[in-house]
Amino acid sequence: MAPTLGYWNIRGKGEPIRLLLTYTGTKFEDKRYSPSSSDDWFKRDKQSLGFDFPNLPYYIDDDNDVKLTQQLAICRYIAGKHQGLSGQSGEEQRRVNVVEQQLTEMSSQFSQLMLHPDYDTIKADYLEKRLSPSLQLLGKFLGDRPFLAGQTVTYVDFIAFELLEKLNAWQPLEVYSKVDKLKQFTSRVRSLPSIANYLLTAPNVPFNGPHFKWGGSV
Ligand SMILES: N[C@@H](CCC(=O)N[C@@H](CS)C(=O)NCC(=O)O)C(=O)O
Repeated sequence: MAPTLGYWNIRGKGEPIRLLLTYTGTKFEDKRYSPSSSDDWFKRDKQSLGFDFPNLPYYIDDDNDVKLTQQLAICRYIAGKHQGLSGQSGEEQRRVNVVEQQLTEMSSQFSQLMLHPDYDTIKADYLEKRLSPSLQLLGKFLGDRPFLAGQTVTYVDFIAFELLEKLNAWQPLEVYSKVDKLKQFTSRVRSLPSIANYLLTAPNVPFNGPHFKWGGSV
């Protein structure tokens, strides 16, 4: 039986997992809950599906008796089923680990801004003191490698791709135009045949939930 990925009908934390499943050629049910009828999740499935820590995204792989929540745990589980997707060597695995946590931090800083009541006043500060240095460091970390771990794709490439695409859609003058290596990196991920194909047909849904200051609608 095909596994199920459950998430809101937005890109958010679900999209890197959708990309990873697409890249690995995993057939899955892409279960999308509507934010406007969130009772389907909150009142129906959240407590009944049997998760240790009920949340979205979730991943149910009945054939292997696996029920997971937490985005990174799901990514690591899927990557773990495919040779090399968590890094080929010890050095690559360390690169995956460190950049995974760095991307998580960048993502959470972005979400904090997006949910902040003083968004308009603190945005400039975030761009200058948080985002810009983080992007420079990420570009430097990538260096001349094609992918974040090294020569081949790992799961963190999809987390980075989605974050960079979102940041660039929000602030087109602050991301790719300032860090060319990151622009080349996302073009490379976008051109992977299965990803290129997915992007042609992917539903046009918002990056974020409706409560975010930006990206909550298409
Ligand atoms: N640490 C969790 C956070 C999950 C989370 O915040 N999920 C949000 C959407 S991004 C949600 O709406 N969860 C549904 C719920 O709280 O029941 C992860 O990384 O997966």
